[in-house]
Amino acid sequence: MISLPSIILLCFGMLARAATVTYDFNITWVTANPDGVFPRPVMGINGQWPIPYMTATVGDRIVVNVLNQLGNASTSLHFHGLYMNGTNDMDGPVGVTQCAIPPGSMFTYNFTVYQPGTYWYHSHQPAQYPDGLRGPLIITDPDSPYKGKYDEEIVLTISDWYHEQFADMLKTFVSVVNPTGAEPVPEAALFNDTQNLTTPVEPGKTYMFRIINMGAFAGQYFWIEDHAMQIVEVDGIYTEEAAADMIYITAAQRCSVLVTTKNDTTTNFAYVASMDEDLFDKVPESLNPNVTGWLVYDSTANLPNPPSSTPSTPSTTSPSSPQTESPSSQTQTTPFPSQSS
Ligand SMILES: *[C@@H]1O[C@H](CO)[C@@H](O)[C@H](O)[C@H]1NC(C)=O
Ligand SMILES: *[C@@H]1O[C@H](CO)[C@@H](O)[C@H](O)[C@H]1NC(C)=O
Ligand SMILES: *[C@@H]1O[C@H](CO)[C@@H](O)[C@H](O)[C@H]1NC(C)=O
Ligand SMILES: *[C@@H]1O[C@H](CO)[C@@H](O)[C@H](O)[C@H]1NC(C)=O
Ligand SMILES: *[C@@H]1O[C@H](CO)[C@@H](O)[C@H](O)[C@H]1NC(C)=O
Ligand SMILES: *[C@@H]1O[C@H](CO)[C@@H](O)[C@H](O)[C@H]1NC(C)=O
Ligand SMILES: *[C@@H]1O[C@H](CO)[C@@H](O)[C@H](O)[C@H]1NC(C)=O
Ligand SMILES: *[C@@H]1O[C@H](CO)[C@@H](O)[C@H](O)[C@H]1NC(C)=O
Ligand SMILES: [Cu+2]
Repeated sequence: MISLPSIILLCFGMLARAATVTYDFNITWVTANPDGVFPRPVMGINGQWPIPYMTATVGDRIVVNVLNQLGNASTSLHFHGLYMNGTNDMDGPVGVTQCAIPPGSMFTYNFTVYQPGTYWYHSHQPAQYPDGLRGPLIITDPDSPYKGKYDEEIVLTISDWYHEQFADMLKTFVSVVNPTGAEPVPEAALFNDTQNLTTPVEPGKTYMFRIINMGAFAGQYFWIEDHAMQIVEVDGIYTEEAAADMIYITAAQRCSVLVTTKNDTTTNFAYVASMDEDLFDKVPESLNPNVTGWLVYDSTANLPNPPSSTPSTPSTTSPSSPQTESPSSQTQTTPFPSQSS
């Protein structure tokens, strides 16, 4: 039987490792132009947009002091993917576990993180986060089974982007004039809340990309030209390594992949996310579903356009493909079928 003093020692041992990570978030409107078409108001934090990344180590307590200075909107924050076991009142959905935080008010979120992995946080006031109040939440794990298998971590967010504010779009989306419930169609896709992102990499290194789809609706195909990916985590759950040339990542999903860079440093390589247009009722002529970024081996070399074909055979991007790759039908060990096989 375990003695009382040893339980106390055990507790102290855990306490010694656990820290409290405190964030002071002043939420206000700021102006941003992520797709380069025109600037618009977005919901920022501490005058910044994209909003800050949250990070903590598993076992830490997170305290977020939220001050709503939007002036004309209530808000809340939800920490997507965390079970909030024992702290249900910290979960964030307005009208479910808390009242909205009215303009001018403060609310403190206070919870312990028990789950390692890739998460995100976002407003949980209805139809609000696509206006920008969404960002990564990374829970690092000193005991990760993939520890030592990669040199660096790189967070990469993918999202759809809309020119109109969601409060305005909601009026036609949830309305008698839209009996089929057709969702708004995005105007653009973004990487890291921008486009044409350049990511410096070093040769012969292994990177873990923590990929987060923090979009509103659009599922996204993601691939890196001529670089294989090894999936190691899906939605905060470690997987067995699974090879993929392309992944399909739905809104709110996360996927971590290991990518080993080439030894040759003369060429840069595009990486692409492409919105799944089968999800859109009407695809406007002008829509470019793709967003491109580059693994930059040599900053003086050019940034080649991605080829016009995907790395997989056309059949893998057939309309049925998102269904067969949907989270519900995936096993944890092979979250996405390898597109190369
Ligand atoms: C919050 O941000 C707004 C806009 O930048 C600023 O006017 C206000 O002073 C800030 N409040 C606090 C408490 O930092
Ligand atoms: C990214 O590059 C494309 C192609 O050159 C361009 O059309 C687009 O405006 C760029 N996006 C931004 C945000 O600058
Ligand atoms: C709230 O304020 C923002 C920033 O000024 C503005 O763009 C937006 O239209 C306003 N929203 C409502 C619902 O009035
Ligand atoms: C929630 O917490 C309780 C009490 O600590 C524990 O027994 C249970 O396994 C936890 N559930 C999950 C899903 O972590
Ligand atoms: C967070 O919750 C813990 C446990 O209930 C409590 O001890 C601590 O004082 C709280 N921190 C804040 C800033 O409210
Ligand atoms: C995305 O932005 C974050 C924060 O600035 C940065 O750490 C990360 O490297 C960027 N990701 C890529 C793929 O460039
Ligand atoms: C890169 O170089 C290392 C060390 O020489 C070697 O082990 C590795 O196989 C090379 N990688 C590729 C893709 O050629
Ligand atoms: C988007 O990417 C796909 C796959 O590479 C390509 O076939 C398509 O032409 C691209 N669309 C645009 C508008 O560039
Ligand atoms: Cu969520």
